[in-house]
Amino acid sequence: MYPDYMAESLRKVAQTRPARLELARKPDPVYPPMSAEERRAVLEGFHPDFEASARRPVRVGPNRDESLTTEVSDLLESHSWLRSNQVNLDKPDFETDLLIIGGGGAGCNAALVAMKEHGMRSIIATKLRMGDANSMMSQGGMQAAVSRTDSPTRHYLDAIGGGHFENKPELVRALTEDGPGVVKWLEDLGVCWDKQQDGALKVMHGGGTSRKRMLSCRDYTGAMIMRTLMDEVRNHPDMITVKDFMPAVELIMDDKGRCAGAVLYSLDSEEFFTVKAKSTVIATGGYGRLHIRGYDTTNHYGATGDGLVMAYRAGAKLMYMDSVQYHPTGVSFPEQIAGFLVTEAIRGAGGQPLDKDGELFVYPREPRDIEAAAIIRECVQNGGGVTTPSGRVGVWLDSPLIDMLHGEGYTEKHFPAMYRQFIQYGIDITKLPMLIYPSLHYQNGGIEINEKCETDIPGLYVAGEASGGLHGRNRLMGNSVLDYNVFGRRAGRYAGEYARKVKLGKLSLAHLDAYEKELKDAGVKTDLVTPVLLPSYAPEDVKKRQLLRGDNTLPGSTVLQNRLHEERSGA
Ligand code: MEZ
Repeated sequence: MYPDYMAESLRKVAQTRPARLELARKPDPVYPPMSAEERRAVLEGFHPDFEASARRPVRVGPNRDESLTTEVSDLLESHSWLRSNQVNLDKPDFETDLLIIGGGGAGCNAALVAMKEHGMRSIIATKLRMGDANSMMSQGGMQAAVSRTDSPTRHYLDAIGGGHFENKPELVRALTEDGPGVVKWLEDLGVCWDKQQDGALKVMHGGGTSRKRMLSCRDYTGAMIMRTLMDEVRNHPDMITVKDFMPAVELIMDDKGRCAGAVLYSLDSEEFFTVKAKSTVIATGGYGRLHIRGYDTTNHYGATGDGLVMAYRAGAKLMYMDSVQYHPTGVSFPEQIAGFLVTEAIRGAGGQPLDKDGELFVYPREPRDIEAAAIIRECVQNGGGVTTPSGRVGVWLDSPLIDMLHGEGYTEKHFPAMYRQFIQYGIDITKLPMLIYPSLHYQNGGIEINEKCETDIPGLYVAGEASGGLHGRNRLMGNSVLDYNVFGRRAGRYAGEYARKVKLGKLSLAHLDAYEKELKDAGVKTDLVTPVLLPSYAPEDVKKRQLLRGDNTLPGSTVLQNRLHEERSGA
C-alpha cells in the first residue's frame, strides 16, 4: 500500500482522471509531442548522459582519448584477474568449434544456428545459469514489421530516427529485414505470440513507432522466448554443451592475432579452465549492474559489462560507449522493487505519466531518452514529483485508465507480470497508479560489429546488447528483443562458417601483458579488477572488512587472493 501521506496526491490523480480519459478516447495526442528544439533542450538539460561528470576520456586501448561514460572508462582502466602465464595454454581443458560466452537469447540463437546451418558444436559458457539474463526479463514485446500496413523500410526509418540518425545503417537494415523471419523462426520453435480473434498476430505501439509493430506474449515476452530457445538448446546435448556458473574472464588469442577461445572461471571450484575454440561469440549482454550515475536498474544481476572489457583488452573497438539508456518507467515505490521495469507497453495501452497534482506533463510515447529526461525535469526542476519514504522520487503512471479504455479485466489479462509485481505489495494497478522514475535499462553502445557480427578481431563475433552501432545513441522499445534474435542467429551463421575453415596457431594471453603495460605507461592507478562478474551490494562497513579490494571482490577467488597477497607482501 502507499503511505498515508501520498493520499492527497492520489486523490488529485483520481480527480483529473475523467477529463484525461475523455482526451485519451479522442484520436489526437493526449499531450503535445515535443518539437525537435524542445527535445534537444530537455535532453541537454536533464538526461543523465549530459551531466558534467557523465563522461571522461579513456586513457588506454583502442578507443584511447575518446570520451566514454565515466563508469565505462573506469571499467576499461582496470586490471585482469589473470596473468599471461597463469594458465597452461598448451593443454586446453576443452576444445570446441564455437565458444559462446553468455547464455541469454543471443547465445542460444547462435548455438542453434551454428548447429543447424553448419553442423558446428558449441560450448555455451554462462556466468549463472542458462537464461539468467536480461533477455529473460524483457516484458513489453519485440518489434517486427509483420502487419499489412507496415514494412521493414518503415521499421528502418523509425529505428534510425529514434537513434538520432547515428545508427550504423547496415545493421539497422539487417535488423529490420530479418525481423519477419525471426517471428516465424520463434513461432516454429514454439513461441505463442499474442493473436487477434482472426488468428493474425497482435501488434501494438511503442515509443517512436509510426506503425503498430510490437509483438508480445502478454508481458512475459522475454520469458516465453527464452523458455523456447532453452528447450531447443537442451534438445541437442550432443551438439551444445552448457557450462553453468562458468563466466569467461579473458579471451585467448593465437599467434596470428585471431581469437581462439577464452579462459573460464568456475564459481563452484574457484579454478580457471581454458577453452580452445575456432570461433568465439560474445553474448554477455549489458552493464546495468554498474549502476551508472547511481541509478537503480531494470537489469539482471549478472549484467556487469564483462564482454566489453574482455574484447577491449584483446583489441576490439567500442562504439557509442558514451550513451546510456534510462527506461522512463522504473519502479520508484515500493522500494523493495525499486528500479524494476514497468513495461513501456503500459503507456502504449493508454497509461499516462502525471505529476503530483495529477496533471499530464509529457506526451506518453516520446522516444525513451526524451521521455526519461522529461520525467527527471518534472521531478528535479518543476518539483512535480512525489517523494518516497526513503527519499526516492517519482511521478505517477496512471494505469487504471487502461481498463477504462479497453474494458474491465484487460490489465490483468494483458499485463499479468505487472499486476503481480505490484499486488504482492498491496497495490492494485487497476485501481491505483504506479509511482515510477527512470531506471538504468540498456547499454546503447558496445563492441563495434558489422552485419555479420564480425569485430576487428578475426574469429571474434558479438551479438545482442554487448554490441554497438545498431541503435545509435537511443534504442526504441522492442528492438533489443529483435536484436538478440537477429544478431544471435547471424553470429551463429557467420561464426559457424568461419569455424569450418580456420586453422588456429599457438595460443597466447600476451595481450594481457601488453594491456597491463599500457595502463602503467598511461599512469593509471586503480584497484579495480575486471570483469566485475557479480556486483557487490555489501554495505560500506562490510566492504572494509572484505579481504580483497573493497567493492570488487570475485567471490571465493582463492587464486587471485593469493596472488595479490603475495604482491602486497612483496613475496
Ligand atoms: O525493449 C525493451 O526495452 C522493452 C520491450 C521494454 C519494455 O518496456 O517492456
